[in-house]
Amino acid sequence: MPHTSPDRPLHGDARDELDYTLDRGEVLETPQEVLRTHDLTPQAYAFVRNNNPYPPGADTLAPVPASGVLEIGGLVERELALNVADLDRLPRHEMEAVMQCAGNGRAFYRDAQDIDGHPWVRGGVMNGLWGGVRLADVLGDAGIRPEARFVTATGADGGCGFEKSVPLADALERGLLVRTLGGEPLAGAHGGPLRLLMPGFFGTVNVKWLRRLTLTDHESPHEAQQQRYRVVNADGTSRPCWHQPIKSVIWSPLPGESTTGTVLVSGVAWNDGSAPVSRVELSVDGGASWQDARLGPLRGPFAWRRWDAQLTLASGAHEVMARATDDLGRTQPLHGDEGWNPDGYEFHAVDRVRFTVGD
Ligand SMILES: Nc1nc2c(c(=O)[nH]1)N[C@H]1C(S)=C(S)[C@@H](COP(=O)(O)O)O[C@H]1N2
Ligand SMILES: [Mo]
Repeated sequence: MPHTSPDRPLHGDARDELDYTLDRGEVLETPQEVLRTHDLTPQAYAFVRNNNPYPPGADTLAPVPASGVLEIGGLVERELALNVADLDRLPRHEMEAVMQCAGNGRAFYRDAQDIDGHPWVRGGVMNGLWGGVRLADVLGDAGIRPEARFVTATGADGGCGFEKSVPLADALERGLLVRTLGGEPLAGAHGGPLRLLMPGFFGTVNVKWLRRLTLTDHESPHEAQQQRYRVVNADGTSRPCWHQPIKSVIWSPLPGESTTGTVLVSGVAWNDGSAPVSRVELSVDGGASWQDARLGPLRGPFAWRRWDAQLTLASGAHEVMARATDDLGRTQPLHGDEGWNPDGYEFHAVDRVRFTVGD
């Protein structure tokens, strides 16, 4: 496997491991061969999703200095301007959490070719050890006015900028102002020196290059909140891509792989963190029968959980399916098209991989 040096810029040949395409900004998808080798995804292997050009100096996998100011305003008792460096003096918290792009798995929708958006397969996800300061600690200092219902996070992106809103109650309960990933200072490409993390929510709300938090009684009017990263409801209204539905991903065998004899099928599963993932079942007969996979340890409410199973299969072509269920009984639909939406967000159907067992 080629090696990534964390001190080289992203553009050029520094990220040979990542599948590299460009659309509106930059999309770097982590191949599953790389992703599956780490319980905690190293920064150098984490996927990248940018909607806009990088802010100056952020186009790097190297840590960036703790510079700049975080403004806090809107429905607060006192507006604050905090030096990013000063945040490091507040109590520090670390948590393990999956970050997944809302478009991850888009390519598996039956009508994927009609969707305007990057055709993510399985590599728009990572499991990070995130360190930083609780949003509640910082907002507490500003004083929250009773009318406030949302926190809007603004990034320092170029182009048309980036802004996302999340419910205030969830932000106070779990929001983290991230300074480190995997114990290292946050790299420029991943939002350094400061980004928001909302564990259990889709990646899109984890605003990078955070420069302002605004408390409001409404969601941001920015197009990244109002036009994009939304799913249409049955009544024609729409909702933002917030909580991640339960999902399992098969990491082995690889699609198209030829194996022999006993096949080790393995992968990970996660959800929005409100109940543990408590079961993963596999089927090799198109869903007619299912058998339990063995579950790895629970690593935390927002982390992914490993699973595996040894299957003895006759020689020939096979398709294995994986379905996760949590303690609330929430499970995955058999077909992605049950969750179809025109932008192809939130794909979380049963995963399927075709492979061959040789003689
Ligand atoms: N400022 C800013 N934050 C952002 C984005 C962006 O374009 N600009 N993209 C969002 C999306 S869609 C995702 S999936 C995650 C990706 O984070 P990563 O690039 O560190 O993997 O960042 C989110 N935060
Ligand atoms: Mo995303």
